[in-house]
Amino acid sequence: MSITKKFIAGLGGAALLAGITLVGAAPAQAAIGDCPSGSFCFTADADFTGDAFGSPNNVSSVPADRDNRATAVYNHGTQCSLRFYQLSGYGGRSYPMNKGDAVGNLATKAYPDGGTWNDRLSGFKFCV
Ligand SMILES: [Ca+2]
Repeated sequence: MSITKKFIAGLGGAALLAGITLVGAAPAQAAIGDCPSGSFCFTADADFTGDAFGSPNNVSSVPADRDNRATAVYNHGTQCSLRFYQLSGYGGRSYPMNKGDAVGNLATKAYPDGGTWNDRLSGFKFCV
């Protein structure tokens, strides 16, 4: 299984970091680089490190072990902007991202009701 497929499958930081070690690239850059064209990807830690998840499709509810953990996000979609959502089922507040946008640390993005967007992502949808 390729590194890219592992990222899509959301197998997480251990697999991702193992792949990075094999190719000898810098972890932060390799992690964001492993987000396939057409996908939205996020990691649990800043600067695209830690447990990862990504999909080229809308995801109403991310896997339970990735829920409310996203800290770095990347819309590597090729067609559309995207929103990620505070609640599963595309509910609650949403954060818009243009095609190609990346945020290395959501703790730098203010949440409308106070605090930040860090560790709030539960789903995402393209072309909204
Ligand atoms: Ca996090």
